[in-house]
Amino acid sequence: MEQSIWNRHFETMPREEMRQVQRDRLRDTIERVYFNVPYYRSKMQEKGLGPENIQSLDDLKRLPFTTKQDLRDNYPFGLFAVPMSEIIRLHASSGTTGRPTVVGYSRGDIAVWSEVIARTLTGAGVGKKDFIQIAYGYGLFTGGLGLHYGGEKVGASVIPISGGNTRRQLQLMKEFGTTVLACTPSYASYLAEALDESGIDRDELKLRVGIFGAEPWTENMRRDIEKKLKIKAFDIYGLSEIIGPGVSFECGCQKGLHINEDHFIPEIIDPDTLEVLPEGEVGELVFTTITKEGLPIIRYRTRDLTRLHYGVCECGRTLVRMEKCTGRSDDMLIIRGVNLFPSQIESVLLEMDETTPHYLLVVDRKNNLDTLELHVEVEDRFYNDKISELQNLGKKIKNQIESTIGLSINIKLVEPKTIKRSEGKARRVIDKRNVE
Ligand code: DLL
Repeated sequence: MEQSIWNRHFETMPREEMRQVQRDRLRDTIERVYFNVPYYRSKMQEKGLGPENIQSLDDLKRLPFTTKQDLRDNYPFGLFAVPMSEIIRLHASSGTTGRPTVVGYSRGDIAVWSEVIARTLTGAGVGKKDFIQIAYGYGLFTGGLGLHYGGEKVGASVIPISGGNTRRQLQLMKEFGTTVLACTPSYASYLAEALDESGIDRDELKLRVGIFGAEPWTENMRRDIEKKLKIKAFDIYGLSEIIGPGVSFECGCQKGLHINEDHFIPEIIDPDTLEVLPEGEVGELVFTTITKEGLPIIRYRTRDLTRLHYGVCECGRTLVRMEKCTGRSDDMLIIRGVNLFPSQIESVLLEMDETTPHYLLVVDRKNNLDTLELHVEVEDRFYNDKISELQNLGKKIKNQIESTIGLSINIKLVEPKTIKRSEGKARRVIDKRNVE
């Protein structure tokens, strides 16, 4: 399949050559963090390691891991590897508890970031002729500005609208002739619904591509958005600690997300034993940045679960692919001892005609027993006043979900449009067990 590739040299580099690039850049990074970041130096010393011990890619596994807690402990700038005079941008992730994590970029880091987003957009077939409406939040969140610079780099016309203001999004989409929408999948789903009610006909829009990420979404969700918006939807992945969006991206083949591994080396570990797992096994994704200057990060534990495939893709890219992430280890709920990912619920709801993907999962504990309640919106045309019909529908949903997740669940059907829509990352679980 002939596809455009932004940086043919690195994106199609033979494996052996890529390993050499990675090895050289890794050595250089280790040297920099050892001499410039006291935290890394003491962590390495604790393990009896100096830069001279990290010579090959195999030595990577000797290095200590870094976690979000380490970033918090060194708040705000303790892990930066260059003087603040070299930092030209700061971002932060809010997190739900505790201090935010702060990330800093040098001028070189911003250039790398634009490069990896340029690859991401080119992978989705986006270029100079496109109008890209960036509806990720601008601000401390990396989504908006991250996409922005890459959009300009490929020469597209960038519309920096940020998240929210849904009516205006649709109006500009029509008036400016937006061809590419970049936002979270949950916001795309909300925009699709709002379009339906706006009086704007889909055919008045020129939209053709979606660049969606920042949260887990299922294949069923992809199909649903593609059908409603009549676009091709691409998954993009990233996290602020590594760079923001641009860590990995789908090409036209959509058989996994290519990791920009000349900048970020991935590993998959067993989250319990912390051992590196062989290719193809599912585990926790870990990244080491090898070109970052402001905040280089060694073996960062993402908590995201996936697996890697090193085979060459039909698009010609040799960049390793990670499977779509449908859950994080800390999103996983343990209900009466059974593991549950919210994405399993999303998938079932999208397979049923009567329900919408808008739901809220409420977990509680009563008499020492975990309880699970699902608030789910019924499609308009199925919502009526006949209690018996709604009861039957409730039972049907209950059966479908219980047979998928293997847990009993209470279903609460709610009126269409009553569950709060998300303009950024959706919040779909309320776990009352954690509240004292
Ligand atoms: O969400 C960066 C980003 C912005 C990615 C825009 C893509 C598009 P954080 O706020 O630091 O950064 O959140 C990172 O979000 O560890 C994953 O758990 C989750 N995540 C990001 N992309 C995906 C995706 C941005 N495509 C955390 N699929 C990560 C599943 C994703 N989860």
